Amino acid sequence: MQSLLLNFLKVTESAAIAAIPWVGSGDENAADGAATNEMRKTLNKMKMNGTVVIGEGEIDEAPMLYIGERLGIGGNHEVDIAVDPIEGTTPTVNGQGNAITVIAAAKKGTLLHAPDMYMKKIAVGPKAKGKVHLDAPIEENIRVVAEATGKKVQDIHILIQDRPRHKEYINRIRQTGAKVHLFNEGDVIYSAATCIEGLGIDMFFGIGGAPEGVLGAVAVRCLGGEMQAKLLPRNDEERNRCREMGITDVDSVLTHEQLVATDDCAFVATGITDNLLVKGIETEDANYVTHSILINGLEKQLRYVKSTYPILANV
Ligand code: VTB
Repeated sequence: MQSLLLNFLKVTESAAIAAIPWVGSGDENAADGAATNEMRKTLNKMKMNGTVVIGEGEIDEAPMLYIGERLGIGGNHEVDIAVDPIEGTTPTVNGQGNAITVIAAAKKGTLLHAPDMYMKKIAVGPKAKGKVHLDAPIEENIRVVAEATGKKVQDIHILIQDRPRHKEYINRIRQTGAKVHLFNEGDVIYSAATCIEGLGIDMFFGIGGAPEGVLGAVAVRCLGGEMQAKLLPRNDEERNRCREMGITDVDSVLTHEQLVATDDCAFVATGITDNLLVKGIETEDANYVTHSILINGLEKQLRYVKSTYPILANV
């Protein structure tokens, strides 16, 4: 995966740039279409045998980057690819923060094929790895994270998406004395944030998209933390979708190993608009300046990359 990292970086940078004209436009389809089109074009130039496992949908519903789509010009690298050309389409077209372009990749056959539905998730950093359990009461998970990190419960900081479905969890977390940080969109970046020392985040918790769960799980694995998840099908049709995608025990907790079964994985994200980890795209003179993170699972190495692209070359 290491040798492909810089190529993936170019893919996310150019897809983020393609989204720029649509920031604040109100047009979600156009924004998504522009980033997806660009991402597919650049992925198809890479020397790899890639297969989309998390994408824009099924072949019949997504014209591009559909699950099962083959990518690349061939070669020795057989890779599973998870993409979100815009993670945060709504904030993009509303001109708000927390939008990124993201790719996660891993050795073929190692990423969970997650259907597009809700998923309950928990992520913690390296110190609390092996201590939490998604099915345990939130109060218990807070207690073990405090113990593992050597902090008081009042000093545990938890990220949770600002949605009515989380109201009860938010109340219970606050009753323990732990602190809640609400965010609007962007599970992927916020789950990865638990593993980055200095941000002061101890846990990510809540119900969000399953595709974003797998993307986040790659970042967390690359950074030495732990993530667990559980699919939340809302009807028989969604239950069948899980089974069709190879998930037999739909109601059980998916371990980190089931989400991502290898350290030979990579995660790359470029900011479209500002977020906790990287700035959005800036314009300096006649250039776009992009800010990205690159994470390598084998080295557990996080890199921040700033790149410059002449604006005229991209119009
Ligand atoms: C979640 C979260 C994503 O959208 O899927 C969320 O995982 C959707 O939740 O990061 P709602 O249906 O409540 O909006 C994101 O925040 C952005 O795609």
